[in-house]
Amino acid sequence: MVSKTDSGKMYRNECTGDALETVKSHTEDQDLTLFGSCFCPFVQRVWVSFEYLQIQYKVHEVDPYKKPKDLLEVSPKGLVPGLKLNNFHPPRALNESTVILEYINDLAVTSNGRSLLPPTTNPCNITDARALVRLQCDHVNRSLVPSFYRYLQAQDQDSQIIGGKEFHESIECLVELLERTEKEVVRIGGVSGAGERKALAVGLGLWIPENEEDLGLVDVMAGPWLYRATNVLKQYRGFELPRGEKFNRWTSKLFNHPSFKRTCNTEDLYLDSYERYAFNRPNTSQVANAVNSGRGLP
Ligand SMILES: N[C@@H](CCC(=O)N[C@@H](CS)C(=O)NCC(=O)O)C(=O)O
Repeated sequence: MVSKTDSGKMYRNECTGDALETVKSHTEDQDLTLFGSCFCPFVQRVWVSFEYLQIQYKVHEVDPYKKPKDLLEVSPKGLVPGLKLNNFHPPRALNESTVILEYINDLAVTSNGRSLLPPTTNPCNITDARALVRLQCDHVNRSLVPSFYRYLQAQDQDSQIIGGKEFHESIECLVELLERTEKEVVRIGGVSGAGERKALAVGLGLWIPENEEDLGLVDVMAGPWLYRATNVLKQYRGFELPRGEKFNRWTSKLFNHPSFKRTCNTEDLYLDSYERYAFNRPNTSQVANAVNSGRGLP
């Protein structure tokens, strides 16, 4: 049943379920502190990556709408995620989910060899694999993420229909980019053996059938919104993700991946936290304000 009445629920401030267990096991001081909020998909991008890349971190849950001083010190607009680099004196900081992602990926490559990206060199001299992944991620940021919020914030029936169509088209366009990458990088002429295909698939993420457990950058970039589509958009807009066999296999591998699951809260937390977007309450967030005024997301 689609929820049609605003019950006035507020966003939550503390993780639940698997995510709560992960918070509890990351309370000790480390070189890196992740400033996060339980409901935030931009934070989840970074959090999943920390888990997957096996980098030590501490989690510090903050309320980004109250803008505590310690958050403003690491993130000038008071947005989560923020990352504090405690091993500098005085400590340094980074903000912006995509920037933090690149930073911790570089750190992993040099410290333990793990990565969310294809290597800079690979067995068949494919030089554009990394660029194709970045093209996918660019689409996620420029189209998938804004269309998720436009759809969720749309209030009248006509704009909800348009919003649903746009979000759906954006997913289809992402699928086209995933297919293109698979075709150009993995299914190339002369490559037939499973071992060779597997080597070429490194860093391309779970879309590629060979990659059962290897997350890629696009998985962590898009996953949090696709996941919220299955609970928040379903509850408030009656939305269903596309049903193709390959698409289902991808999202199921992604949502059940241990690194992803460890950052997921119970469903009630998402439904409560996003009710304010679904009814487009005034001053819900900087993201919501940007969507309402037609500006780019913060
Ligand atoms: N471009 C930022 C966006 C982060 C963002 O908007 N985070 C939200 C929570 S999901 C936030 O901190 N909102 C606080 C506010 O609106 O004041 C990123 O990618 O890190």
